[in-house]
Amino acid sequence: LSAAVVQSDSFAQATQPEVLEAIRNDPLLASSLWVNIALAGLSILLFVYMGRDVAEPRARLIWVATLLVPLVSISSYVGLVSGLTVGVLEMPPGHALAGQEVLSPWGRYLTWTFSTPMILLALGLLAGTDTTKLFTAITMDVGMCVTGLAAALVTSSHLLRWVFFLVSCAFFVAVLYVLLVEWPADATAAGTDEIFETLKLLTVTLWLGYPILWALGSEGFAVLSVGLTSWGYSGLDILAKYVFAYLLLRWVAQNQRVVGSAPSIRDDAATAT
Ligand code: RET
Repeated sequence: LSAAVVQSDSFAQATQPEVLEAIRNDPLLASSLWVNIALAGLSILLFVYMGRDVAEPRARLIWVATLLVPLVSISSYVGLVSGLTVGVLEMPPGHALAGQEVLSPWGRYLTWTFSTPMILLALGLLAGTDTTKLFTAITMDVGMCVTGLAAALVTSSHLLRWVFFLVSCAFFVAVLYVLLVEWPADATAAGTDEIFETLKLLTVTLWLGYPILWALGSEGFAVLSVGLTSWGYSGLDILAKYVFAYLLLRWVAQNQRVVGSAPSIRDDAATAT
């Protein structure tokens, strides 16, 4: 744990070079970031290649949304590894690391705001859902990410960190409801239920790991060190982003006709009755 604790005067703002130095001094933390930069880069190349013959309009939209996942990810991890989006926070009384200066890779929570909606857009389009459900899933997801960022950044009160955590969980419940209840039925109607089932299970299982890790990690009860917490997120990211996106894209490239013939979000007016 000590490697991730920056030694500096209380209330002194750590400079970016100091943060960079702290990341470099923690090989566990640094490796968790670099691995994802490499994998995101490879995924981008692979996904561009896999999409070369995708022509059907909705399949193309799914492809762009899927491609944006590693693109956002590589930007996010370069932000972290450079120290740009890593802060040094003094945890409030009550927190396990109270009074200590702790490295906070808050850029992760910020960039989930841009990557997770892409995952949901791709899944919703695959399920052939309507605009309202898509809007619901995506806005609730953005709410989850932004309040999760707030939970990580609050240093005035330990209690309020957990209040933000609970608000974020409430948004998450709405996302889970759409994924587990609404979209499976839509996917059955669209004839994409088999692949949707697989991707839904993968998504729900992995996404549940994030709040658990937050609670156990350095932001929460601090059972895990900053480096281990970061590896936890990096591991989840590898499965929830690159593996997930690969499975989705492979299926879409092979089944463009099924995707194209599903009841479309553009038919909302006709199906609303
Ligand atoms: C937080 C903490 C507050 C409570 C909840 C969380 C959920 C985060 C999730 C993140 C998923 C991220 C993915 C990223 C891939 O790019 C913010 C950890 C509910 C579900 C899939």
